[in-house]
Amino acid sequence: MDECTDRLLDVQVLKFGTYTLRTGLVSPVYVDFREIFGFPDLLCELAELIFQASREAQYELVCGVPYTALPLATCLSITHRLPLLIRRKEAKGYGTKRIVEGKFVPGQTCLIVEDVVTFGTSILDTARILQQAGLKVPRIISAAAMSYGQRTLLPTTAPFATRLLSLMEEKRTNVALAADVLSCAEALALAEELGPEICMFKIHADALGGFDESFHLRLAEIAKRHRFLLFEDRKFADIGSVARRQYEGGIFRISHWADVVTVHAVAGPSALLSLQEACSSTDNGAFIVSEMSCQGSLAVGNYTQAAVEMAKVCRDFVAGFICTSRVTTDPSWVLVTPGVKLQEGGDGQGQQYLTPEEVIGRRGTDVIVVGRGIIDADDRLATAQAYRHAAWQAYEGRVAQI
Ligand code: 5IU
Repeated sequence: MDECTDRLLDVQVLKFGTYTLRTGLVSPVYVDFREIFGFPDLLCELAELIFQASREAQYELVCGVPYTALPLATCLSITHRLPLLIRRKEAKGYGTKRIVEGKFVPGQTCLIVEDVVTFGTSILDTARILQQAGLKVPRIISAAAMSYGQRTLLPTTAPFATRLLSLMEEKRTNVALAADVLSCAEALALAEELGPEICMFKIHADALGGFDESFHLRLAEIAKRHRFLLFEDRKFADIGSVARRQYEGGIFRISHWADVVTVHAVAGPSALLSLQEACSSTDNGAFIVSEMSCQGSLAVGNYTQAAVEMAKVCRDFVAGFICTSRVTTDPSWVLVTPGVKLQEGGDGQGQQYLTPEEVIGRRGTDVIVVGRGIIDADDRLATAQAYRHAAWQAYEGRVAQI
């Protein structure tokens, strides 16, 4: 693999520098996959690495996403005698009008090969189309994709998003714990026990009995020791001046200890701007609530899109979004999803659960927020580890394999 990377650098398929991508983002890495067509041996080598990386997924067909991934998929198809499918960009306007070309029967399993993935939009579209045609898609393999670590290098990534993404990459966890317990003492015990497994510890300070300054000092000490970030799910929704007082003052003095908070979009950008002014460190940030996990939520459609747009007025402070789907394809934002359990279902009070595999792997968000799935378990540590494993596997399945 390292040799292959060296050769990709030699022949300028892989380049380091400053590149402005089609999306307008500036990237320190650029993959010009078309360059590889002049080096058939390298193309075959890369196809073989993809084959090795995808071995444990059982598939009968291989599908290339046009155009540049097609030679890769073809190579795999010929070498390993796997029938090839092509997903057209547009259905033909004449003839059979098939969007998936090739020979297959519904129920067969297909591997999708893509050359470069920035955020996975077109590859996920391909997966959806193959699934609509009755095929199973266990795994997506790409020759290059953006990891959490790489996203920290984008100049548009906010300081808090950079902290969170690097921590997730280093600690290898994309699980945030929703510590919805009754008292501060219980919250501290949870932080001590599960801290090594998580990237963020989310609380509702106003729902914890016995809140005082000593609590947040002790929590901050545990957070530092076990390396996780403190998340107050306050959902600010008032006019700027009031939101600011709720952030800085009162009993909770949130701005003094929370690394990140949630803000509703309903009041417009003024709350965000006021919170940013009151922020105790430029490394702290906020997530905008752009969708909610509960049944009947009004944060859908145009509201969701407007919430995402709003973030742009406060790029240094907004780290990303609370959402249940990929509300933006811009990799500088971090997408955080609550309403996650190992089994899908509900809580009888409006909460709707999706699995880690569904949200991270298929929908393409970044962090799972898990509360009762872990807290109500008999063995909280083993359960937290199971969520961590499932969410990390789903992430690794989404980013570069080779
Ligand atoms: N939470 C949601 N859904 C949302 C938002 C926040 O569940 O849309 I915004 C919070 C509420 C709770 C946690 O603190 O995430 C989920 O807890 P459970 O995993 O116990 O359902």
